[in-house]
Amino acid sequence: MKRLLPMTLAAVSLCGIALSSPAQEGYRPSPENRQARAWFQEARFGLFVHWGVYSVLGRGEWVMHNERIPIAEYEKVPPRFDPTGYDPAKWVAMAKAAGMRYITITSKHHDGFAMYDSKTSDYDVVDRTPYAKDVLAALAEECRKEGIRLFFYYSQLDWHRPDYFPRGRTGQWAGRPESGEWDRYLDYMDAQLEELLTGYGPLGGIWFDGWWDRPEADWRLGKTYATIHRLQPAALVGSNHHRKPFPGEDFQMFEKDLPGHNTTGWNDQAEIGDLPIEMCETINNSWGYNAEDGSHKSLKQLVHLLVKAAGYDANLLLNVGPRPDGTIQPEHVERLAEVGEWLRANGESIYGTRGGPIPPRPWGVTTHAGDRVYVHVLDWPDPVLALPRPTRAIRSARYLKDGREVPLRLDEDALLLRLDPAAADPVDTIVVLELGS
Ligand code: JFZ
Repeated sequence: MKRLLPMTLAAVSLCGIALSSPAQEGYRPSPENRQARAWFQEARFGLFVHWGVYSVLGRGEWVMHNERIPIAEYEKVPPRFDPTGYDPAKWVAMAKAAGMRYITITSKHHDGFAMYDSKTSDYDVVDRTPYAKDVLAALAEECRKEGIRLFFYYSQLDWHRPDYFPRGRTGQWAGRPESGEWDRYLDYMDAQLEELLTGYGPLGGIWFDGWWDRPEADWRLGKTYATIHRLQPAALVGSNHHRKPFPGEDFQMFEKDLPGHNTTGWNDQAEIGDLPIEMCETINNSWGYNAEDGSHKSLKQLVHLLVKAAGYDANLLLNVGPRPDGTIQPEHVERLAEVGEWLRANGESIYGTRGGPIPPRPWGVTTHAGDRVYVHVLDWPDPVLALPRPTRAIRSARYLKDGREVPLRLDEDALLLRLDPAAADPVDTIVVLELGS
């Protein structure tokens, strides 16, 4: 039967070529979904986990593609995966102590290897590794116990299935035949997603990645997204396609860039939509475990990421890449503990806040909740800080740290805060403005 084109297409374009990506047209989020979005926006901070058999090689999650490892060779890696030190209770405790409210973990990355007990294929952690246990099930149980919401990352791009054909920008060194059934691949993907949405309790959502490998393809997003929303109406759907959100998506993500920025070069078409936003980043420079990567960010850099994300009204999803034995490298555990300590003192300026009212500035950002505006001074060498004059009266201006008053003056069009150099915090000097009527 000939497939009919949907009436409306979310038109997208790549290098000036008009492309169309039909998604879930006419989608209206359910009340449960709206509630979940509100929760998500308040949460502000989550843990991203990139974990797969690639951790055995210790050169990141792209190793199969980057080093042109054919499938026959790559299939020798799972028999070496035996994470005897994997303890989901430790991971979840670490995330909670860091002040994180949710975890997003790779259920299947581009290498196509499922980190759960998939029934649609035996290319998974239970059937192909000596460990032989469902990694995701154990984490899901611990998250449920500890009140942490769990999202599954799922790579639509697949370097292992022959049916992922025609191939896209990547995965051409895997040694697959020059033929395959695209629709059958999508059936396989939908079946795996159904497993994930029915076998692991209520999920926070699905974090898609890999659409960008074949932007011209018909991914049947409408069907896939509708299935997810039917199976779990509260589960949030997002995709790392670096475009304006498609119909059927519930949050928007920005990879390694603040919303609207493009330092990476791949966010040039990432127009900001009107959904909750999440920005993901790495602690060092790798997603999957990379033994060579020692470029760990400092506490100050990590707090600045979190604070800036909040100032842009976005969550921060901060990544760790666990080692092949299931433990997380001590540099990252320590850093996350420090972020948690910072949040215990300053969390009211992050959790449950929204970005603004003053748009991000070179010196820092603002967040607000109720009658309070939090001025985050991240980099300001001078004592007097000029802000646009708020339309509402100002009851007080105080340092969040010790409640000391910050002398202020109102001009016709400016609010001038006189900061005490002695009160400057090397990470973030937070001034709380209490607004009146
Ligand atoms: C993607 C993955 O490829 C990566 O392994 C990791 O999971 C990250 C969170 O997401 O990264 C991308 C995706 C697309 C582009 C660049 C990096 N792109 O289109 O240039």
